[in-house]
Amino acid sequence: YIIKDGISALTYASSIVKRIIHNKNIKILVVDDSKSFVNKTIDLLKRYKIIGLCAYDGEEAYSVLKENSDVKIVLTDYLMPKMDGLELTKKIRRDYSKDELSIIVTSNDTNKKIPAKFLKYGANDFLYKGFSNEEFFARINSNIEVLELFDEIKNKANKDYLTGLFNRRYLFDVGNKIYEDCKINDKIFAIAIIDIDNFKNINDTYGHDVGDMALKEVSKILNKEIMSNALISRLGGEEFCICFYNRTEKDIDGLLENIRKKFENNIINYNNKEIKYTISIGYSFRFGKNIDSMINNADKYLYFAKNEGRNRVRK
Ligand code: GH3
Ligand code: MG
Ligand code: MG
Ligand code: MG
Repeated sequence: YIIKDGISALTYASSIVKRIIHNKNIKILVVDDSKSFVNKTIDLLKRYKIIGLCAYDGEEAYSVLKENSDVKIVLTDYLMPKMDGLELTKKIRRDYSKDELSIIVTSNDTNKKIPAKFLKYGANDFLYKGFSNEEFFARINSNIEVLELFDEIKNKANKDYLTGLFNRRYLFDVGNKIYEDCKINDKIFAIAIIDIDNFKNINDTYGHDVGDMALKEVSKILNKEIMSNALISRLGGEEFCICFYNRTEKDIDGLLENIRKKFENNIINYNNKEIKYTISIGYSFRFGKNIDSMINNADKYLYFAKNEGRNRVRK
């Protein structure tokens, strides 16, 4: 498949998405004051292995939604007691954007102004009651496709293509938020910079592909060793950054030393050759002006680690 422009790239992405929809546990919240409509719809969804949750007015729907963060679509009636579909749509859109949650409206009301009103308030789709099963699933599917497409695009924007780790952009965006939160709430926050030792030699000796393999190996080891409370990213080249939050200093000291050892003892087999490499780590706990200054600080310790002979951890 040749991707020539943005449009065909999106079409291509959507064709991939289509294939995965039916393997996922999609949750849809069905909101209607008619119990029989809710039951009928939930039975219909079951045929496609979609899990249907129910609510009988807008207020109930809103609280069900708050308790179920994995709901992807809200299918709501217009006229209901307590809170109608329009109010519900407005309320939902204050908390959830269209890339997180889709709203489909179903109504008997033939007033021509209603659908436009809903769409303006942030609904994604409008279905007149009495719809066919085929139309129902076509609409559900197209809404799921859009959500999956958003996920795909967000993933591409935030992740490094080679290693699958978060990229620099994501680090500065989300890492800064974690940093601020830790600083305000007096929680421990640390930045560690990991740099492969003599990486240029790997490229020069074995070729760029093996270099790439070594970079992917870093992602594998880091993901395996660091289970929680950390944001792991690739800063660029053969440099990686880890933000640790809400962990003890001792725990981080031990973990980083352990990671260094893992690389020291790791062997990559390639074309009957054994490739080994080590890493150096510089890290810091001291809060700076912002995350950038903390990275600079960790970088300073990385420089010490390199100067002292590489394959070591410095803070
Ligand atoms: P040091 O121990 O001082 O860190 O030495 P080094 O050789 O690791 O560092 P240097 O900065 O001299 O070389 C980094 C090399 O990383 C140079 C560059 O070609 C290579 N590189 C950067 N990005 C990639 C990549 O995506 N794939 C591969 N294979 N190599 C890359
Ligand atoms: Mg109703
Ligand atoms: Mg480097
Ligand atoms: Mg290096």
